[in-house]
Amino acid sequence: MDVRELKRKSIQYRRTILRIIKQANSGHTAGSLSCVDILNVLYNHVMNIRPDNFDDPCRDHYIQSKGHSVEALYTVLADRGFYPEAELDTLCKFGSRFVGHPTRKVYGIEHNTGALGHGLSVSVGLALAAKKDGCSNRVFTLLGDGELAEGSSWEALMAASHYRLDNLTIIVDRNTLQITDRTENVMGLEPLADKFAAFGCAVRTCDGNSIEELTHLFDGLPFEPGKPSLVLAKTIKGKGISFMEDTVKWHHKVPSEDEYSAAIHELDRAEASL
Ligand SMILES: Cc1ncc(C[n+]2csc(CCOP(=O)(O)OP(=O)(O)O)c2C)c(N)n1
Ligand SMILES: [Mg+2]
Repeated sequence: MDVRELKRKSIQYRRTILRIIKQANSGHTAGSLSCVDILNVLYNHVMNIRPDNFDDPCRDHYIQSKGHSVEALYTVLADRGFYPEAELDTLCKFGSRFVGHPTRKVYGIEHNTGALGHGLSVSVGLALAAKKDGCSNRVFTLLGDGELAEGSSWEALMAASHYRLDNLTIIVDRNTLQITDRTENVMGLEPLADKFAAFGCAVRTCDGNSIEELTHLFDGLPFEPGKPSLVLAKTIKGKGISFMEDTVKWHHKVPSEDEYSAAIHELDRAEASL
């Protein structure tokens, strides 16, 4: 899929994310908009995860450790054919399996997440198992930057480099915000790239909302033999909708009717200028 087509998909994904959050009257709006370009490139350009190979243990694996941004994941999996797009409109309705965090009740979802700080440990286990089984598949995991306040992530990182897991790619959605404030005010992370390097990762930084930069970077995996690859993806929380961008209140806010129409207009304009 070429870059222009991927860009078009990101716009369509943003429309879907906003639509399902609006009709559910619930959702993690800004965090989903922050990471959706990463998911787009992973599922449509990098990973070999499809409905017809999902039961094959030797396919690639994806664990979304920042589980609260599930609306982005549901949207991309629907587009990849894991279930009909119409089912997304049951999000958070009574009896729906599309609940507010990922669960394995939804085909295409690898692991239940949402309690932050667990996804990297599970990913390390999957990557280690793949090595031991002699499988050539890869494991990808997406972490939030606020999530890094959970010490378990750092313990998992130590294990990833100890076991030389170069089949593991860790992507950090570095939007500099977490639930209530800037990460640097809640629990300072900087100098983050240096910390990841000190923990034995091969670190690369990119614009995590740029389809060009993401495709280019992922094409170079693994970054260094014998080391886990770490993508420090500099993103904007709420990316694509001007009044949601880089604003803490949109972490878990649902747009009003007027805000929703304004957001869809912005996306229509962005698509027209592609
Ligand atoms: C163990 C745990 N503690 C607290 C929460 C509540 N919580 C949900 S989202 C969030 C902020 C996460 O921030 P970040 O990882 O930066 O995500 P993003 O900015 O991408 O939305 C918090 C604290 C949680 N889900 N799990
Ligand atoms: Mg964040």
